Amino acid sequence: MADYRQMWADLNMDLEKHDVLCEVLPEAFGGVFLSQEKRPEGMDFYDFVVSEIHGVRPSELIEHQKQGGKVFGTFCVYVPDEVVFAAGGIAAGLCGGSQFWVPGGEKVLPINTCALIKASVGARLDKTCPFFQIPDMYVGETTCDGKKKAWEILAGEVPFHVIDIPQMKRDKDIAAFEGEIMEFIQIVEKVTGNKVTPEKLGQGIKLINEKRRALQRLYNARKATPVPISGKDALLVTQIAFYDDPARCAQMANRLAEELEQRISQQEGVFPADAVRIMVSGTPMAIPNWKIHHLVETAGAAVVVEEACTGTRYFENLVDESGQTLEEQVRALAERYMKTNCACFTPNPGRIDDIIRMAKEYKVDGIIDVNLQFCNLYSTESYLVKQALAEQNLPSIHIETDYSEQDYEQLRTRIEAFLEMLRK
Ligand code: BJ8
Repeated sequence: MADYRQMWADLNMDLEKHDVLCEVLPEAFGGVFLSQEKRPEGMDFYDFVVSEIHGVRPSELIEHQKQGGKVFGTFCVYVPDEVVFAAGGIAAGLCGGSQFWVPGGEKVLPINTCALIKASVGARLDKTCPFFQIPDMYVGETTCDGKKKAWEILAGEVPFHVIDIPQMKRDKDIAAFEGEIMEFIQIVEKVTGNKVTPEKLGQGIKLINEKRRALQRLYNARKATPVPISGKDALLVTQIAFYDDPARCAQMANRLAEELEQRISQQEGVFPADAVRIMVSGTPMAIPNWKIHHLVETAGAAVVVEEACTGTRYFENLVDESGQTLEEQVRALAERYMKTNCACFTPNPGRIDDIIRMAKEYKVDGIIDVNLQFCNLYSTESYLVKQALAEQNLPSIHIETDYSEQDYEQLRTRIEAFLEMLRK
């Protein structure tokens, strides 16, 4: 990695503690990713991004700030990035996916809080992640109780705006979300000093839709047999998409998808054609959380799709681009975002329909429903998911885990037993 120490010092980071993270990450990444065989060449960009993970994108964000631009740190796929880019700002996803940050979060949060929240709070309070140091504003949402209360702690650190996400999907809820987006526009205009005009918002909508189309194309390639890319690599692409420049993200994902399409035409895969195909569903897997994918794929099966926010929930459904006025565009945004099926909604049959539909589209043999320990939403919903999958004769297992390595061997045994059952 190039030398970014001065930049990190300027960001008021705890350099000593951060060094510990910088030491372990390359080895962890090498063992999990670079050891894979037949990787697509297009993964070279993503390997580079990881090798410079706390350097290259943070320095771009800082450069943007030096030019007078603003950076918004976000935590959820319900935050409409389109608005931020329309105002000349940059939105960057912030979710923490490493156990390294968890103890820092546990200093201030109840132990029975999910690892994603603990890691996000810990990364900021411990000052060990440049992405958490850079933003001019954090944008949170009211999806789960753990997040809602964590925002109050983080608001003591960074200016904070909370978007109220409805808990149901009736017409009046979608209308309420429209109101939230309108308010968000005003906040973003105030922070950036730039007006969000219909023309600018139209451009923002197109920009983010292009990113979604590229990721959709990439995931489409994963429907092929043999599968042309590992689940780990595809997950990495989605994880990086959260904070990369959206235009570059689309360009790189399209480049990779093109290579995969060529592989498909030559029947080339990273796993044998008869490899067991797995869907991972459930809570998001923020970078560098690759635990379940690594366990599945080192056992010889392929993860072919993620029904998660670090998966299909991030990019399915486009925003209608035909709106001419701000009101029409905001309506289109609200309608698109309210199609996303997070377990924070009640009832939430759309998520179960998605899982069943995708199980067919991606020809999966079994589903691993993964829940971050202490996430009540997904954990409770897993009961209905399991029931619906059994009715469809789709084999599944439910896993509760966190970011630590403690349950690794136990999970390996369970996953291998599940795969063995699918192979019979
Ligand atoms: S849209 S999944 S990104 S809220 S795992 S913090 S829900 S206790 S992350 Fe999420 Fe938005 Fe929903 Fe997606 Fe709470 Fe559960 Fe933790 Fe979670």
